[in-house]
Amino acid sequence: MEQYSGSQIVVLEGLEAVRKRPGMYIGSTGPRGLHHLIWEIIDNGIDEHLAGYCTEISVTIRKDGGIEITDNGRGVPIDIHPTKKIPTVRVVYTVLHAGGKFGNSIYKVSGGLHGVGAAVVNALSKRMIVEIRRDGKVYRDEYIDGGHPITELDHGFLPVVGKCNKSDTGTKIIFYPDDTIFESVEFKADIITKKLREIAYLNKNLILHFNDDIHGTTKTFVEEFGIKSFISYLTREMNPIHEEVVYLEGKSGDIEVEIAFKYTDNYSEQINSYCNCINVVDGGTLVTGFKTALTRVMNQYARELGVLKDKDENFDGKDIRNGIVAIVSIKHPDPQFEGQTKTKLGNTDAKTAVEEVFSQEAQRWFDKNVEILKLILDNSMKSFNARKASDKARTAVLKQLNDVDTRSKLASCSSKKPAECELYIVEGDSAGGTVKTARNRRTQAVLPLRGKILNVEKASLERILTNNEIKSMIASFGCGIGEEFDISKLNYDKIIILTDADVDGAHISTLLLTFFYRFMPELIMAGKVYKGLPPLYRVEYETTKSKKKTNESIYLYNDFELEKFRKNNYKILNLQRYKGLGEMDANQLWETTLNPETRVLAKITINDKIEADEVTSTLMSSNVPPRRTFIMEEARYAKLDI
Ligand code: 0RA
Repeated sequence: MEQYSGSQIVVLEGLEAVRKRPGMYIGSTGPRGLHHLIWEIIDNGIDEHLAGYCTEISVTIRKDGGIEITDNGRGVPIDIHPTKKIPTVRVVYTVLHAGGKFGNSIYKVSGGLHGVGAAVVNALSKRMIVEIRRDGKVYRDEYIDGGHPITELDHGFLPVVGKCNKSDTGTKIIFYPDDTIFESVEFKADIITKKLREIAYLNKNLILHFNDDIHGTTKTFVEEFGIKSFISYLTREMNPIHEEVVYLEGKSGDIEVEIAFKYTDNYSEQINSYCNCINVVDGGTLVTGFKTALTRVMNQYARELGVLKDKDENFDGKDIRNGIVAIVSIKHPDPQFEGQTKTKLGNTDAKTAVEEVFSQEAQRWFDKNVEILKLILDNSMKSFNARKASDKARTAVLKQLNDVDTRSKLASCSSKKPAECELYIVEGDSAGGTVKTARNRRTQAVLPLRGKILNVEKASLERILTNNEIKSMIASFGCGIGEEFDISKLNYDKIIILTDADVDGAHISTLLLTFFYRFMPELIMAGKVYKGLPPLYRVEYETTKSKKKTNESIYLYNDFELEKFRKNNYKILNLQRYKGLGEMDANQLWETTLNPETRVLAKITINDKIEADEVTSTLMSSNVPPRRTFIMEEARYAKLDI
């Protein structure tokens, strides 16, 4: 215990607070929180890269269950800290909020979900080792049980444990998360891979290695063209209207701005924004700046090139963004993240910086690429015309919404209290008929859908709004569509999609989810959308109860459950495999998909906006192969969020 100075004891109390309330520091003690530990350590390496000293970072899942992260930066300073009087490295890894922000890096990664500091990782680890290479020497410090140093200092300094080349500098961290704190301490290669790919796109030329020693795999990520390649990746399955990605970069004061975008034939826009490598999910000032500048510059060009005549009104920003897939990435010395989830950027100078860089660099870029400019303006003109047409259509549609005709297919429930009402959207008239018979008429309404619904990703708004299936849904929900959408008017507490457990059924629910995601995302955000999970099998079997043989039945939801059931060695009297909802009688439907006590529902949520956008637009586009991928994977998304 001698090695603890007075201040060290205070420090350990800080780490103890982290162990008592881990959720407050890393969000959760589930897989998300566990992987957060890795991001936290990597962030320090990225800071060192942004400061211009680190070119490579490696992440290894070790065979012993630990995580090893190395960088080839300058190495964490090992000198004696001026106020704490212990080696600086020990301050970095044991004092809360000291990590990352103690150095010369001007773009500290802070304030968002990351940035709680490397000491938090130590606090939540049963063991952590730090190895530093500087000045031809290797230093090592080790901590156990949530940050207690066990390395004896040598006259106050960290002991030297080896020699290295003078030019060989860097930091290696190995940590073992505390299994008494985390639900599981198993790291997932796919989560790490996805993150490293994103980091590579956001940090041009930074080399990232990933080694999974448990499975014996290695991968390297490095992107010479940064977010330009990110756009190519995001649009890889879409139909672009031009080949080359528009890429603009520049600096305004201390703020670095990078913008990349490409237009596709999708009827939607996707803008992803990053500040200091943190995905700013709700956008904010940097996105506003981008939109404002894009609208201004494009309208200007449209006039210059005569696409818009003097008498014409300007394109709306929406017309200009239709089909765009964009990334706006900035590096800001002092980011302010706002909102309840801290996922919106608040700095007003970020808006100005993005506008400034965009205006200047876009002119330069488009002057050299007039053909692409013309294609984009042509696309805006088409969107403009489509919008005009659909405005008319929308007015007409909204007028008709209460018409008997549009609502005739809806079998409403008698209760008018939305909080207790549910709407089942059912594939096919025949299953719809059975659901109508089986349901609780007081609280459960049924809307049968005939055949496949329109693929909204591919259709113009005008066609969408005149599609009968879609009109019936808008009318039944009662809350309008698009900008006029008002969730407080929703007639139901739950919207439940019920389709057959086959490929067609999966496709239909995908189309429905796409429609909701694009036109009523609030519905999904508010957790109102569910997918009914009908069983795949019904088994009648013989069992012995109080020495008497009795016949019982059970529903099984997938092949895995059937396998498991077979292991019981019951005598199976009858095994029915349902090909669709149509094969169930009213009683069976009630038990499996309608009765709130016994049914299985999966709530649809959106976790990761990029992934959701990608899933909807890449997989709904007219390219056939990816669409099939989605159909097969859709069940996974229904359960695990989209
Ligand atoms: C501040 C100053 C110096 C290095 C670092 C921070 C640093 C921190 C971490 C954390 C993980 N890897 C890191 N690499 C470097 C060095 C100052 C100097 O050499 O003068």
